[in-house]
Amino acid sequence: MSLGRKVFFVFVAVGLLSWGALRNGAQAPDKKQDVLNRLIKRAETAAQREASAALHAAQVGAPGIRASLSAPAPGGQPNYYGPEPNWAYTARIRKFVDSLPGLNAANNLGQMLPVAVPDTLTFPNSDYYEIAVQEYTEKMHSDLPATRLRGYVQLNKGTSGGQNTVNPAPIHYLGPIIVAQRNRPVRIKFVNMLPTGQGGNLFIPTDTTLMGAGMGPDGSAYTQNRAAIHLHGGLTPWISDGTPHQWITPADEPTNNSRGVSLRFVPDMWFDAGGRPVPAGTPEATNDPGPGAATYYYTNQQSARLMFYHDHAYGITRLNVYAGMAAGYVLTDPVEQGLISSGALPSDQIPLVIQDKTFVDARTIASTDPTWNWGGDGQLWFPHVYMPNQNPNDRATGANDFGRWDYGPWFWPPVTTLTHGPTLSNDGKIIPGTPTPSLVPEAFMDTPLVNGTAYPYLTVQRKAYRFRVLNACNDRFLNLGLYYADPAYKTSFRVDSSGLPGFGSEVKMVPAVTHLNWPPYWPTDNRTGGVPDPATAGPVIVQYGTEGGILKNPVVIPSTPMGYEYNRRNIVVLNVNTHGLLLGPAERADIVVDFSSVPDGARLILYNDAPAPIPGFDPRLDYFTGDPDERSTGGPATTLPGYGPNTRTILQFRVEGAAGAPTFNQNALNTALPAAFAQSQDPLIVPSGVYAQIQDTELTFTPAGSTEPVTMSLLYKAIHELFELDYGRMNSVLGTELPFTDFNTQTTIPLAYIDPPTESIASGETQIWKITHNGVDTHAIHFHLFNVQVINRVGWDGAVRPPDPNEIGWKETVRMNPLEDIFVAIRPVAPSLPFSVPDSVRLMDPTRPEGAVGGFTLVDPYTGNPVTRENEFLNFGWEYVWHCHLLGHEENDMMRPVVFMVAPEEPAIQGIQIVGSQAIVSFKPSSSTGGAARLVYTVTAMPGNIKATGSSSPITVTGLVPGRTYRFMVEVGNKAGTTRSKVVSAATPPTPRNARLKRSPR
Ligand SMILES: [Cu+2]
Repeated sequence: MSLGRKVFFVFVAVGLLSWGALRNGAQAPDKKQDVLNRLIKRAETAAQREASAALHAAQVGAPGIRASLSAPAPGGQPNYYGPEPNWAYTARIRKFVDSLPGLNAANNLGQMLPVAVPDTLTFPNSDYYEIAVQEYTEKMHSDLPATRLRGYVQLNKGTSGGQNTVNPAPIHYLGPIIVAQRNRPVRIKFVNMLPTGQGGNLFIPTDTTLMGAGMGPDGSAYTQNRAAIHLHGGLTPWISDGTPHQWITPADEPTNNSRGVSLRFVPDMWFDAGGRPVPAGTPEATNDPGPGAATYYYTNQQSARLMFYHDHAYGITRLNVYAGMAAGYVLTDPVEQGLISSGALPSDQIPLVIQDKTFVDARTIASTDPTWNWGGDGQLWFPHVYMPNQNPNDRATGANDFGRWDYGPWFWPPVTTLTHGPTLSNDGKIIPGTPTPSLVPEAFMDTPLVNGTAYPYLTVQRKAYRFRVLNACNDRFLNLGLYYADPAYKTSFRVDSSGLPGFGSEVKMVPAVTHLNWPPYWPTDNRTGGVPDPATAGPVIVQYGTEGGILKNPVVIPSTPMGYEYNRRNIVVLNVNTHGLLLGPAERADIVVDFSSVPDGARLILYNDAPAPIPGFDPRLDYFTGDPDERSTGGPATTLPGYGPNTRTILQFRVEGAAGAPTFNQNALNTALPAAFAQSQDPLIVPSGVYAQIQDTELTFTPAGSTEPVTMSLLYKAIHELFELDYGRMNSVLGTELPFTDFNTQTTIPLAYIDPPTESIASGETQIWKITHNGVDTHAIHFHLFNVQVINRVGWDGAVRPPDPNEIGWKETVRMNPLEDIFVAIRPVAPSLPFSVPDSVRLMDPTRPEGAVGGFTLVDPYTGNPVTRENEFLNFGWEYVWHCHLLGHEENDMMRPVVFMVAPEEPAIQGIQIVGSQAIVSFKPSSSTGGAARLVYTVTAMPGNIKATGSSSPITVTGLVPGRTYRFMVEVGNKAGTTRSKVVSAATPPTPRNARLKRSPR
């Protein structure tokens, strides 16, 4: 046992208080105890689950035989301990029978990614789109019926030849993709055309106990057809950011809550009474595009990158996005185009948007998920029963063989103050008091889609391609690599060119044991199902960009199975330590794959073996060919070759054609990319190789372009995993870490989204955040508005881990791992705008009336002292958020506001009235205080430097000398900076002769 380990166990001896106590104003909890409990508990429940399953089988017979007295029925009370898993499995569907939908190119099912066509006439120097959200159905696989979806569609005609004549494409899953040019704004009128009334309810389970999805401040319900567009990765003024309180309902929805409290309209887009855009100055025009509509202004002032736009409506984001409300947004710039025209990057560009879904199988749903009360065969399935890992009814094991998540009241130490605690089932068992349907912490599905098609294939020529990869799964991580398909697996439903059974659906797996010729990073842990044969590894992935734009240097990523830390002396034991192209939800990778050396006719599989969750791996969520039959613990039956469900085999490449295309020139990219980075990307804040250590309270470094070192204090943030106080479900939150944390005061302060903001930053300011991770899950943390530089990670044992090579650049979604702190540097800068933007002033909790108490964290986030809180209006400046992009986490409070402070706008002088020796200076007051309580304006008259101050227009300057010309200037400042008006001159009148005589007795 190492010293670090000993220290760790000393920590564990310290007592622990729950978040409940914390919320009541007591001391903060002992995080190490909590984490260790969870690590142990997860490990135990996996083993205990097996034992419990065996016992269960002996007691009640084979799975599927109902032991309960009351048979669950659709919409009814589920059995929380089996025999039903309350889970669903997609029917056996064939893999790689449908082609990949392309940009404006339909596959055999008619699916495609339509590219929106801009109207370039209506708003000068802008691309204008009218985008609606609608319900529709689309067939996503040959073996599935059409699936009901929600998605975006362009409504307006695009411009061609100086006229708006191009009809928009019909609605398609993941469409329409918007292609934007750097520094050319995109303007959007968004129209919510979802069904209304009862028909407007979501067609997947919707937990209305969740904040934002239930009751509004007047006691009436928020509807389930609310929608907001967030441009993920956008450098967007907050009024257009599409954050949780900026949703709209359809125009004719009967509701008291038709607009989120933070909905604002773009100030220079004008509409007539019919919602049609009209020029500025049109009589009776307003910025309001009408009921059921919103407007957005996207600056596109950042460098080239793949972004996407998706729903962000409060309380239903995870469901709306799962139902299809997401689409690509490709921003390009001259630097990227230069890389292509010079040949450093291939010109062919193919998006690969990867998601996981489960489709209802009508033949099995009643037996595996009898309380399912939503769509029928081929429709989207979503988990809705909170299956606890614990079973206090089972005195022999205490464990639930069908469990999936820990439950607060049955954990140690227990959450004892729940609003809705454990209750009794009608057959007398103690069961969780969780609602029906219930949110669950994560929704891991069984069927991968690429560009909307399940298990597609893509025919490629023997040359290099650019792929724009986006992990758009709700919660699932992906670890991607390429392998030649195993010719041993022939499938009867596919024939090759010679008329024989085809091959190409499977990766050749071999036992994961030590092998002389294997790469050193190849797993030898004897894992179930083996590992891909390294001899079948396909072309390497060359990554040149992330969600933050191009990387500083290209990174070669060979196919690499997931590897885990097995050193039991390492505090992050069982975390992921080696991987291929690892992408958390919302992470992107711009990559090159060169097929020029792949033989004609070869089949390659895009393979994923990321665990779910990561790193805590529940084998029931890992679907692969020949996987064990896990029905006795609520898991799937064995997956057959050639068929789903299978989360490992994502996409099949069919390589064909003549050789002879020039090989991808890696050296050219190696040379060109650093220059392109310097040209188009903001310089990194902290030089490479400067790392922070676990005990550091500040970081010293020499910024780019400077020779003087600077020392910056670290700002302490935290990730904490605990339990809700209402229903006792696991939830992860963000928070702060007390600066005086030591062995005796171990204090992560977990904060809810409704708690007052703790993150604020001025435009142009640099901050370094130390985010302490007090939990067991890897989270993908997303920052609105700004990108971050990953400085390094560090284990709680002090082991420094530099950023991955493909993290050296800018990121806006970052993996944060258990028992590892991460240091990130940020320097957000406000975009330049053609209009002024007010602050966000709103109630802390818009779902309750002003003055409401309860629900807030009653601890000062900087001192740990008890505080009282009530629902009040706060100034959030330019309001953004940072949050986990595992949508189940985000939705249950893993989100915090960010107050972005912008220097006041120019207080332009509008008039100067001279009265005797006084000047009354009127000016345009700033619409934003930048988070300051009140702005103070200063008027200066020169010469003489005569000053006057005030908080509003006009301000009177006194003591001017008659007969002089003065230059007047107004200035106003806040934390983000000082802004001065243009100088305006005005003359005081000459003093009348007699007055002068009176004053001049000589
Ligand atoms: Cu998370």
